Amino acid sequence: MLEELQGSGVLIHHWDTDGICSALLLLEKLPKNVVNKTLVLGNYFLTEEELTAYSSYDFVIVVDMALPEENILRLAKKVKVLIFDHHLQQPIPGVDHHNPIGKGEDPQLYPSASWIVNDFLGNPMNVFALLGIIGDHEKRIQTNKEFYSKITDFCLKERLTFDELLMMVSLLDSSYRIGDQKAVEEAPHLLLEYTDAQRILQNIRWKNNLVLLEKEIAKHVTAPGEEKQGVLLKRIHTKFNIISTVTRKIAWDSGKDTVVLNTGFFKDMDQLYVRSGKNLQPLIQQGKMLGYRCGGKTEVLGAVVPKEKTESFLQEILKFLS
Ligand SMILES: [Mn+2]
Repeated sequence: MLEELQGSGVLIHHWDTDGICSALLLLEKLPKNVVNKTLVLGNYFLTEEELTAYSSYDFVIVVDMALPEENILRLAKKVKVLIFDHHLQQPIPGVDHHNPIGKGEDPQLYPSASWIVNDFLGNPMNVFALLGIIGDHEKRIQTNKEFYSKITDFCLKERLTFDELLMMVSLLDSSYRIGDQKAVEEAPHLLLEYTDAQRILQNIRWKNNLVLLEKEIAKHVTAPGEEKQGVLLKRIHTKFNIISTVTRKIAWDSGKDTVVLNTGFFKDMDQLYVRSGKNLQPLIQQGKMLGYRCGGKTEVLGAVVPKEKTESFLQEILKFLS
């Protein structure tokens, strides 16, 4: 099917390890003139400018991203669209939508976009197909018996350890975490040159990123915060995507419910992150009702809120927690 693609093409991929590895696997098989792009970091949709720019190509491939259906339908009016993904999304009519999860298959059998792409291409098992899986699931993949045994077999054969694979994921994720969109787009091309996975562990730039990230995290964890009725509130301003790590460290060190606000990541939006002993589901629902990008689990909430709404939502959060 990739052979049928003709003319100019753009490959749009997620900024994380799974997105980078999936992009590499596709680029390996696509004509050399295909360019790869990621999204504005933190965006899960295409901007007007991106929609216009990508409409001028002959084909668009989207990988490891469930872009809004209206984005895809707008592109599909002008260009051929192909999607490889594993997020829960209804099949989109009129495009080649390769998403087994969207078709109701068991997510345990399709743990990453890299796995779906690798399978589609008919490739043998390889480190990049596995790194996408480990990127998306980290240690939790150990509870997926079938895939964890595939991983341990591979590690044995290739003389790699699971911890080395985890380190490779940290290094590949470091570009987006420091907010470097260009570096994310360069990463698949670097991986194309790497014949040995050990080269990932030796990449000086990515190793430096991890040092920078660690310093920035430590700075914000140790800076004084406010305490309001037993809830810790920390206001930070950083262009790094570290809010979840900062919140986790503060909450685990203090044993208290913790709220972190980052005003430095987006231009007109703020990031909010909460960790609590309370069930946060009602708060997540409330955030969604208010129209914010809001998600999480029982004990975790992450939200992106327009700057002019931040203080009012923050008050709602503190009221809920205390
Ligand atoms: Mn993924």
